[in-house]
Amino acid sequence: MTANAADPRLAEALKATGEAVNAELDRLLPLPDGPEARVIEAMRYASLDGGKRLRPLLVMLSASLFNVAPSSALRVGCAVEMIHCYSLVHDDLPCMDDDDLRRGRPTCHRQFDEATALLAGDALLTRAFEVLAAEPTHADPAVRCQLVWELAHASGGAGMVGGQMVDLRAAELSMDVAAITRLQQMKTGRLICFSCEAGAVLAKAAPNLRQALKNYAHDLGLAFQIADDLLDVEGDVSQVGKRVGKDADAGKATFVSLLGVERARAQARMLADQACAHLDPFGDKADLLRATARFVVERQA
Ligand code: GRG
Repeated sequence: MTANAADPRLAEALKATGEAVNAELDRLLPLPDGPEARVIEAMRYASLDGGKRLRPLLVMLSASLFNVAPSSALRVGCAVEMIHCYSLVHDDLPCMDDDDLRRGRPTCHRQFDEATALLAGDALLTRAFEVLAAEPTHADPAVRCQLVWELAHASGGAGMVGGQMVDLRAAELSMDVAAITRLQQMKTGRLICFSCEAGAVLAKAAPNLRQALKNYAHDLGLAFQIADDLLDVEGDVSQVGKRVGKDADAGKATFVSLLGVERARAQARMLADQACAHLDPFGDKADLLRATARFVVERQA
């Protein structure tokens, strides 16, 4: 899998975030002695050493706009990454997408077994909230409570899980661009939005600045999904690290099937430009978030 950014400062930030997230997840998921160790091994397998770490990067970058302590931002970044990893583990299960390859390696249920993968996903989900609620995340319990509420809302029935339900029912519903936009905002957009707003929540930032990040996240999330649809059509399995051509095989309507490759690509680039424009209130301080928007649409993995 490759997650190389053309911008050298962003490439450095992606590398640094990846290393910091690995080290922190290693600390947050210690192996116990008892027979329950197997589920922790599966949680570590599903979350360590893989992926672009886009969501933690967004948390770190939004937090840096407000000079939030990097140690706080890293815990929030790891919490959202744990939710993301749980969703990938469950999405790969035979009852959902039934996939064998994820992040260039056997999926969690292939490496362990179905029951262990299910439990590992469950435990990553609950560990994420345990981390957010603990004191090292922020000195103010009201901020920790708000982070817990926001992440629960983003990942539950009104967010990621709800989006996954709509996705599973997509074949029986007639999906136009508006319906797919709503589905994707729920399934992937809400976690991306949480990640972008997290810095403002940690900093108790002014509402207009939080809104600017929310607007950025809205366009970034859609651009991300269109790029994901394009990779499913044009990507190479050795680079993408997961099966490609899945949407066409499943007969699923996507942005690419509805708009065509060229219009979809133009739309993704337009959304990335629009996302960058929302960052005007932050001036140069938001340059890495702007570079992230460009990276999201040009990525090969
Ligand atoms: C099963 C509760 C439940 C939810 C599943 C997010 C999701 C919902 C499923 C993931 C399946 C999928 C391929 C969605 C498309 C967008 C997406 C989330 C792609 C993977 O995210 P990346 O590209 O992955 O950030 P890495 O591996 O880099 O972290």
